[in-house]
Amino acid sequence: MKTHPRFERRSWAEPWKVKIVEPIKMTSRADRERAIAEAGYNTFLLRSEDVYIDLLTDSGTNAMSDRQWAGMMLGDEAYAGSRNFYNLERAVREYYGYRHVVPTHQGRGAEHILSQMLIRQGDYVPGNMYFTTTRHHQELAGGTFVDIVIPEAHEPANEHPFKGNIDLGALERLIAQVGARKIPYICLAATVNMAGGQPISMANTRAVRELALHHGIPIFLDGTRAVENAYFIQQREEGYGGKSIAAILKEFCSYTDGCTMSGKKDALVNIGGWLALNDDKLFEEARNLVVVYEGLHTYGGLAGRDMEAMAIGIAESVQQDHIRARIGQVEYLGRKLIDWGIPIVRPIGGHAVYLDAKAFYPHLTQDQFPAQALAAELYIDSGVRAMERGIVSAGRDKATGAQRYPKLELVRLTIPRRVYTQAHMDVTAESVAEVYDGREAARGLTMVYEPRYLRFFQARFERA
Ligand code: PLI
Repeated sequence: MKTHPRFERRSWAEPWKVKIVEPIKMTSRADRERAIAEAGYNTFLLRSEDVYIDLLTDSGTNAMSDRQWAGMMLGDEAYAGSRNFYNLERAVREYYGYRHVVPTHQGRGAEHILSQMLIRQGDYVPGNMYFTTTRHHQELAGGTFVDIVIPEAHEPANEHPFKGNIDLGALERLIAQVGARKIPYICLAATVNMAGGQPISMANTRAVRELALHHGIPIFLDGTRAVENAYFIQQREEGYGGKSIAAILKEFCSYTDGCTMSGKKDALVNIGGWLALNDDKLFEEARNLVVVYEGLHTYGGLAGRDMEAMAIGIAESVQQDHIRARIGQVEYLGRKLIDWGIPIVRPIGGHAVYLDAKAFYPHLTQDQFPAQALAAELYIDSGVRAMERGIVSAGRDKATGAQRYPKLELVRLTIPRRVYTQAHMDVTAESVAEVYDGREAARGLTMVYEPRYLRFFQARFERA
């Protein structure tokens, strides 16, 4: 087939059309100034009706397909043994390859159960960069998280194709230092959210597996965005270009002993998660624990209809045209910002574009919360809601209570799946550019209320 000489390549489009719409409202700048001040300059505390384009998170903000909605009508709301549970179990087994599945209300429910089962006081849990809720559950169970991601992950401009990789030397040093018995498991995230949605390669995962097996340490995957990770492996890693996303995902999971999962991301639902395990005894224990915190082991805090939607969403998530369009949209936004010289985390990640707040506001110190301030400025400019992923999210050291100072001080523009159009991405990019142009006048913030746990969700600030 001949293409027109004007086109270097053929464009692609989303593999769906819109069947139902939800109106969104543009507010005035004065409205937004008032709203963000009332919200204590924390985008988590805004009312969503005051938001124009909501890029706070990709968690539970997905648009479900007509098939998923049809599945909701097939909800079997029996207390025990719901048909939908068995459909979910079948989907997890088929696409992720694990033997046992315990549903949970969302990802942190699974993290809680896994941490309580495996971590003892004084243990160390190595992982490829922390995630907020994951680390918190590890600490609550008495563990200490140890970051063993490669150093490139902490450098926003570094173009390493697999910035989520584990530093094998750092892992070996930790094992030598504390002993394998003090390491209940390795926590392996795919992709790495706090590094910018960066993937881990198959080769690295395989190498981590070999090392872990040698020391008898299990690996648990944070599978929240493992499908997106599989896409990057397909696109970037030698030998995987011709393989399907489903085949790559299955191989990837085969190097791990189980996973915690927030179905609210890859699996295209608004609520739901699971804990998957291969070990029979551990599964027995998880089945027992889930009844204490979430619900019976065949619903884990979910309605039957939620499990059905998730089972269908899993199958949809590994479709090539879906994942290409999903990550393609993130790429579209990121490319635009790069072309305009705006500092973002490179390479562009899977679920979000991350603005480098340190590079935006070099005149602000980290104690002036540059990323928190930048997210507020963006909201004031256009009603686009983003999220801080810097010093506020990092919180305090568990032992000393001292403020942590992460190298990355970022604002995340997170793209919900199948929700916004290219035009929404254009408006977002233009607003970021506007805020970038006014960067020299930006002022920092002071924290006036600091919650005890996961402070970024509810902290309040004032303009300095
Ligand atoms: O929000 P949950 O409890 O369903 O999932 C927790 C969770 C675990 N791991 C990872 C990598 C996440 O990104 C995650 C939740 N992320 C949120 C809410 C986000 O906005 O990124």
